[in-house]
Amino acid sequence: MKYINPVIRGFYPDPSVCRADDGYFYLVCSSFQFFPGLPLFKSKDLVDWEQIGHCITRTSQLDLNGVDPSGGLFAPTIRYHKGRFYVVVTNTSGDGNFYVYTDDINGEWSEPVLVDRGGIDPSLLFDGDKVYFMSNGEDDSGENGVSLCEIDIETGKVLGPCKCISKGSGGRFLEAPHLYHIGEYYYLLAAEGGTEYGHTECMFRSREPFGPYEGCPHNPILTNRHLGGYMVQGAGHADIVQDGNGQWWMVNLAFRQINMWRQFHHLGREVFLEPVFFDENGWLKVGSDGTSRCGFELENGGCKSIPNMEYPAYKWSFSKKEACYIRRPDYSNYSFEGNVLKLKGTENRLNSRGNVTFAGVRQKEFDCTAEVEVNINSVSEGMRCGLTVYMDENDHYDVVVEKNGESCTVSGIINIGGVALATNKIETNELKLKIEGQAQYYKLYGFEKGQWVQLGGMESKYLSSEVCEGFTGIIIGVFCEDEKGGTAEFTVK
Ligand code: 6LW
Repeated sequence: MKYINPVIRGFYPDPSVCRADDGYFYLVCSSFQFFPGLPLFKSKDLVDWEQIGHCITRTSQLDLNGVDPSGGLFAPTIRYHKGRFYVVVTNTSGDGNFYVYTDDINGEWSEPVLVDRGGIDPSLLFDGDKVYFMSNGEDDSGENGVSLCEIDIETGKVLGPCKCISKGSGGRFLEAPHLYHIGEYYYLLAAEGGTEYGHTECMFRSREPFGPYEGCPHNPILTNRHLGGYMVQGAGHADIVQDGNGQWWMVNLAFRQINMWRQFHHLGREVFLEPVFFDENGWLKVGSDGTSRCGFELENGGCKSIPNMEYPAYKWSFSKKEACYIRRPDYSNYSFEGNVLKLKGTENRLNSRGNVTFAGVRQKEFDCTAEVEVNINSVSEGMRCGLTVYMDENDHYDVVVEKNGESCTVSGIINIGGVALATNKIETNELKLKIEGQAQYYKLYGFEKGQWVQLGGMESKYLSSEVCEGFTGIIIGVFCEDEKGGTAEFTVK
């Protein structure tokens, strides 16, 4: 078996995975200020993933109105127990930790069940007739680390004391704890180092859930922090799962960096898959050398990594299943028929911390093209609509259409740090809009007299996580702003 990483591309951070009785694997990711929340994937082989929906689809489950960029939902955990799927997560902008559940993975998920415990990155362990809840936060005595307690899974009620079971191996930002009961041990996996270039994954074990835990002698079991210049960076935040053949696998986040020196990344953190093996002392060995790689080939009970690779170009297209909206969308403002998207504008602006009418899909490769055509008859006086590469409300590059008498003005607008810079503009009746991305640069295009006209562009680094400071990645989408409630009609090319 040979496969290429990332197995899920684009802004899909903090993966968590489980295997159900149907033999399929299910995976969730975090979603921050975007709605619906917690993208949900299905796979037969852990390599090819299909997004089948989201766990959070109703405002009654989660209201993201007014949340900060990179607020909202942080890292979730998915677990399967006796025919039921559970996803536990933190709403960092609201009620804190809660879980939702479903007996039908293709259907709706429950209303949230709150767990009265602090911390982030919660996880669950179903262990015999007990259910343990853990998060990275304070225990009953105020000690900070991975704290563990038992809960009643029917009600979310905390049963008994909450105790700090690990303070990690010394790295900063201990997070993403997951506990597994395998054989005679309770194994704890947790990330350290922060979700950046120093990110790591560490392992601990104990014979009792509440410890004491000993650290793995070869911690961190996963990191790329020593691989300066290698494309894959920031590996950590992992979860493990066993396949039907007894082989263990790890999913983790990592990102693809641009530049060897003064590096940056803007596609967000993505999902990587690593083969893992228990060594003779019962500790995990990740991949061939404890690093996250562009791919692996399994052979003779071990594996070897595939060197740096070139990724294909990506043609952006819209898919309702993958669609992202900002904060609290009003679905009555959207209608989709095939590749025609109709967006009803409101007073909300792309540059505000509101609920602008926006529908997007993540950018999945550095080299990409996104093209739409706007129906000129749908554009009304006072409306502002267009195509955007969007990091957050302060940072996005747009091709904007505005009505101007008998024709329209199409302009390039670069938004960096909340400042909007107009580049070039044209007056035209041919409303084709295009954005071309390369690793280092985005180019914005309008169309005039039968030809593409470049309206300017900007380096991609100003939309990077390093500059914008967020946990998210680029989403390409269309938007419409119109106080009078007009509807812009886009055809995705
Ligand atoms: C996630 C946590 C983290 O909850 O980033 O820096 C958070 N660490 O593990 C957002 O992905």
